[in-house]
Formats: sequence, structure tokens, C-alpha cells
Amino acid sequence: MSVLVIIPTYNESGSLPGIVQRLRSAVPDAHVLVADDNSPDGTGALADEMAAADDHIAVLHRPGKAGLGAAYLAGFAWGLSRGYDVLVEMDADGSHRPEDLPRLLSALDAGADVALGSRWVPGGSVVNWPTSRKVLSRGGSLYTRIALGIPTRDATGGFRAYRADVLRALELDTVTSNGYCFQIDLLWRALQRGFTVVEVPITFVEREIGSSKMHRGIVIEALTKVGEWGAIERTRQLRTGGRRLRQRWARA
Ligand SMILES: Nc1nc2c(ncn2[C@@H]2O[C@H](COP(=O)(O)OP(=O)(O)O)[C@@H](O)[C@H]2O)c(=O)[nH]1
Ligand SMILES: [Mg+2]
Repeated sequence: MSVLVIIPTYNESGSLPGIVQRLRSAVPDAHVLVADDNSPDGTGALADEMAAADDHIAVLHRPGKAGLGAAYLAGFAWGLSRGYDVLVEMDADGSHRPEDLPRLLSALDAGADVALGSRWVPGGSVVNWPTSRKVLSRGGSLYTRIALGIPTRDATGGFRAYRADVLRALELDTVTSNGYCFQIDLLWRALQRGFTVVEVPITFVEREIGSSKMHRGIVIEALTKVGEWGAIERTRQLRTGGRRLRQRWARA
């Protein structure tokens, strides 16, 4: 199983070297792609230095800050065109522990199509988050579960492993969501297509270096789009339910 770990970066020069080093020792066979949006702090040049010293590391330079989703889509295209079997999403800021990655990969080995690092299943946890962020994350996942009618506890988590075939089936060229919504979007697409999504407990550690790129627009994007997808899904269910009822009446 060839594995590519995609790490999107925007101003992560303080965190990137350490996290990549940990990743390289936790899963030595995995290849790493840093997808940098021309970070003003020089993360891209730093990643180039790391790539020059290690043939398992590559860098995708993008022209400017275009959001997490866009960086992942470019990273997926890069990895799929090179034939990797598994593509992994992982943050650069240390929140996702590389030491948890072997358990995500084991879940794929055991038959999952998507392994979701989950903070909100038994065994999962968050370290150093204020109550406000915990409430936002849990609330966002609860809202998503109810709106879409899905069982997933952590719909917005960004530490994930996808089988390449799954990504090929998700019609990624039609994905426009960008922040947390990007994570929900891919999960929802995978579930709708009948793929097996397994939640693997992880410990999420809030960053100690650099700053979060989360902002209110990201939350609003997620609330709006998930609400729309939920409405479409309910309408579809009502339509097929109605059709079934009519068929039953016609037979009776
Ligand atoms: N390439 C790229 N990476 C981004 C962008 N926004 C966030 N990231 C990266 O995505 C990861 C998660 O972002 P972060 O700000 O830590 O979000 P938080 O954990 O929700 O607070 C980090 O590795 C960021 O550097 C972006 O616009 N472009
Ligand atoms: Mg973070």
C-alpha cells in the first residue's frame, strides 16, 4: 500500500519541520506532500529544503492563499496522478499526531474505505482547547449528523485516510467547499456512494506555535451548505418514499 500524506500549509514554518520529522519516523514508508499557498513566512522555501534532503518529501507550490479545501484538491490530483493507493490529510500545526497514523492505516487494511480520525468517539480527545472551541466542534458535528441523517461523530475532523479509488469516485471536480465544510463535503459524498467510513479515536492537540486560520466565514459556509444538503436529502427521501407508497397502492 503506497501512502501519500498531504500537509496543507499557510505560515507554518515553526511547526512543519518537527511534524514532518515525527511523521517520517512514525510511518517511514509514507511519502509526504507539502501543499503551500505561498506562505509569507517562507514555509514553502523551508519545505523545499526538506524535500532536497529527503526523497520521500515533495512540495506543491501554489500561487496564494486559497483555502484548505483547494490545497487538498490540488494535493489529491497530484497524488492520484502518481498512482498512490492511499491519500492522507493531516494538519501541519501538530494537532494531528503522526503517531496516530498507523491506526488510521490499519483501519483501511481491515476493510474501511475511509478512516476518519475522530475526537468525539470513545477513546478520542482534545488537548488544550477552550470550551468555546469544543462546543463549536461538537455542535457542528451534531448539527451535521441531524441535518444529513448520518452516524458520524466527528464530521469536521481533518486527519483522514482515503483509499485512492474512493477519491476517484467522489467527483472532486465539483467540490467547491473550502473550510470545515470541505471535510463534511467529502464525508457526505463518500457515505452517499455507499463507502465504508470508520471513525478511529485520535487525540487532537491544539497548536502551540503559529495561529489558527479559522474564521467566522468558515463556520457560516459549513452551516449554510450542510443545511442545503440536508434539505436536498430530505426532499429526495420524501420523493422516493412517496413513489414507494404509490407503487404499493397501485399493487393493492
Ligand atoms: N495551503 C493552505 N493551507 C491552509 C490554509 N488554511 C489553513 N491551512 C492549513 O490547514 C491546517 C489547519 O489549519 P488551522 O489554521 O490549524 O485550523 P484549525 O486547526 O481549525 O484552527 C494547517 O496546516 C494550516 O496551515 C490555506 O488557505 N492554504
Ligand atoms: Mg490547527
